[in-house]
Amino acid sequence: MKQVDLRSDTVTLPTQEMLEAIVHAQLGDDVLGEDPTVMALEDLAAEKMGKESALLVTSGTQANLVSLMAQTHRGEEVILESESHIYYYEVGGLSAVAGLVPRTLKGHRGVLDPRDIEAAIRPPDIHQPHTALICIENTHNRAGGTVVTPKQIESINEVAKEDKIGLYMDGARIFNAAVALEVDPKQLTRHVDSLMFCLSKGLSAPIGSLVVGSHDFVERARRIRKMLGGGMRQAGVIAAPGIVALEKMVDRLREDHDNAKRLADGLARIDRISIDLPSVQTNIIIFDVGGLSMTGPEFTAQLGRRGVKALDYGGTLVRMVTHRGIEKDDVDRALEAVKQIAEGSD
Ligand code: TLP
Repeated sequence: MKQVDLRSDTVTLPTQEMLEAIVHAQLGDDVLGEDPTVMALEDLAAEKMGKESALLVTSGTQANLVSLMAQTHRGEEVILESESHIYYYEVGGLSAVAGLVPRTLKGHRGVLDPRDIEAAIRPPDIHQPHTALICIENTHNRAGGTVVTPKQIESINEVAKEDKIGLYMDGARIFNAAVALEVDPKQLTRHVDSLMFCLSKGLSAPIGSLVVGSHDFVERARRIRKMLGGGMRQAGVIAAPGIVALEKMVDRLREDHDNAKRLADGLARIDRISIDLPSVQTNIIIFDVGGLSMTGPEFTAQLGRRGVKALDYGGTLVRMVTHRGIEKDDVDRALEAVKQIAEGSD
């Protein structure tokens, strides 16, 4: 029986076209600036995001770390949403490696209120750390794949710029946001100084993320990537499928969003499953199984025995993510499995 793997869009496998692109990629030593395929991907990424320059890095986590380090000094403070990926899921790298102090603010469906940011920015005071950077996440993972709109980003940037503070976007799933909002990604990047996005989530490439921004920022990021051991040699084997991802895989994200909607609507109809439907805006669905008197791990273990994989998201929360490997039938199978568990828990 086929497993329905809803743990993450990171489980997507490369397409045949991506694998063929790897075989035919022109390669060189990228640390020496000589891999034509990496350069082509970086140019394409910068162009799609409307920025001067881009840098291929190994992962989303490395992209965030390198980007933060390229825009801050040790001991400075960064403002982030309290459940942002950088704060929640990156092994504390912002403090352990970058030496930064996180200042977390609660957002509404993952979106920070500019007034809260304004109030959190440190005044010039000898006792206090300097606020160096504001980070937003689009889409916001733990809020359930919620989008931050161009208008919201603009308002946050207005506050940032009053105090000459940089605005950075963890845009791991920026294309999901752009597709859901029906805007060009450039609308989402216009008001940020820098960002990263991932190739290896819904876009299905096997490896890689891009750090994007001004020439100066990217050159600082390049040195830091090297320091962190992320300088790669014939990285064209990673870049080649990345180019296919950017050129061919963006529009189909709509299918993932449609499937997520179908899944969320179905879950909402199951007794004692609680779900905030307005937060299901892209391909991530978070729901609460507390009403079944079960914890997330108990629930996902039961689902697993029925051939459906989901992620325990802490406490009684469970996460499901739709992606290229998930069809309508798989959604229906997952819903059937959840129904059976809910009925069995009476
Ligand atoms: N997120 C993963 C897990 O870490 C939870 C997932 O399955 O969703 N920013 C955001 C918003 C992310 O969701 C992720 C990955 C990253 C950064 C880190 O990317 P990687 O996994 O490439 O280091």
